[in-house]
Amino acid sequence: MKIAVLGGDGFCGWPASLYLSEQGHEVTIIDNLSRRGIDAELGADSLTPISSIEERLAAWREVSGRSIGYHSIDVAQDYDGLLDFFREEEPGAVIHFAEQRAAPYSMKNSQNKRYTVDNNINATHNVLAAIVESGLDIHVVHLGTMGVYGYGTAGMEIPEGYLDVLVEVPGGKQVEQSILYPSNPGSVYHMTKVLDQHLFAYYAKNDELRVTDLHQGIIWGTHTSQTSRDDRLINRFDYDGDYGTVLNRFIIQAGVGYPLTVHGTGGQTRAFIHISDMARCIELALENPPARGERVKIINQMTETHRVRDLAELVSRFSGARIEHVPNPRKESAENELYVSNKTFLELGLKPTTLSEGLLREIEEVAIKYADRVDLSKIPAQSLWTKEQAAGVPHDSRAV
Ligand code: USQ
Repeated sequence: MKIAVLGGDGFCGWPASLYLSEQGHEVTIIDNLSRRGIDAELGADSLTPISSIEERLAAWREVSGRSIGYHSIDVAQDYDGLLDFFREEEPGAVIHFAEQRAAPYSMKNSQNKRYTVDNNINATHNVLAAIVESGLDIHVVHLGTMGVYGYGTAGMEIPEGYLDVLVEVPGGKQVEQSILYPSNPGSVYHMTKVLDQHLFAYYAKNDELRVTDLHQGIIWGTHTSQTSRDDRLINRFDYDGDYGTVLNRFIIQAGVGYPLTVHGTGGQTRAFIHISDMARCIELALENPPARGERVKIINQMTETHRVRDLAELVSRFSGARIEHVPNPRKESAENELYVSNKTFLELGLKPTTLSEGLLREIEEVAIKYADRVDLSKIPAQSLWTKEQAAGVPHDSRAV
């Protein structure tokens, strides 16, 4: 199939592009390289030395004999460029990763909040409007987030997107309703993914676009079997306070002997998935699209849940690293339970990579190997969620 990967130079987009190319799909990456620009803006760099997009693509041709196309288009700003691309290439599917994906970056200041909303919402809406204008039947597969649900349980397992329920309305009558699971985002970034959901629902209803929204947990890991085939194909790895995600941060902190930065009590429970499983899930989503006129297909893309302090203890056991409970820079529940349904991908054949299998390898292959590239000054999380935190009022995460 012809597949356009929007945001195909990023942390998820790059390994997904290689994986799909290896499966025989005709892949074209659309990317304005904004993630590399944000590295420069933050003075932070990927732990792993990533090659330019041109070198990456040339290396992939050399190693695999397969070609991946590339167009520099800003999906959020260049609507005409995107529409022309759809008309000329007529892809059968678009995978939409082209959004600013870091919660701390989105909360840093009003400029970043506005950039995240403008960029993410415009990008999503441009994709949908351009598909309608092109007249093509392009399946949209979007990287959403578990964070749209919030991380509470309401005493039940979080379903895959919808609550299909009988609602008792005033007067006592019961009506069948399919309700998008109530959203409860914890950052401006997560809120943009909530807003995306409504754009998808509208276009699926009004224009019968086929949309799959993947509610993904926190990725851990770096390499996939494709990115590890040549140093020039290596994936990026973020460990800084804005873009580094929790387990990857703990892994690198262990590698350089930096105390593991547990926010508050570390009682936050989150959903996780390995980077290789992410690529396989995209393939499964492509193979199982919704029909035209069907509601948006929402699939929870996660394989395990863990509490942050348990992860710190696990990494500490493997590495001997010290754990430090630091004041939580975020406004989030200090302790939560999390039960999530992920039966769709398991039923479709996903075989999860478990943390217990892969963690030690990751510490050895990434954290220790690249330890000399770590800039320790970039490790502390400095983006604060509220003005009170910024004003220096001590913030007790247990009280949130
Ligand atoms: N945390 C720590 N110590 C750290 C970093 C984080 O205790 O050094 C805690 C945070 O306070 C939070 C949890 O770990 O409670 C997760 O933080 P994170 O930075 O790993 O993940 P998050 O900000 O939620 O965002 C990441 C990705 C985002 C994706 C999301 C999936 O950046 O793109 O959508 O994970 S989910 O979390 O399931 O919503």
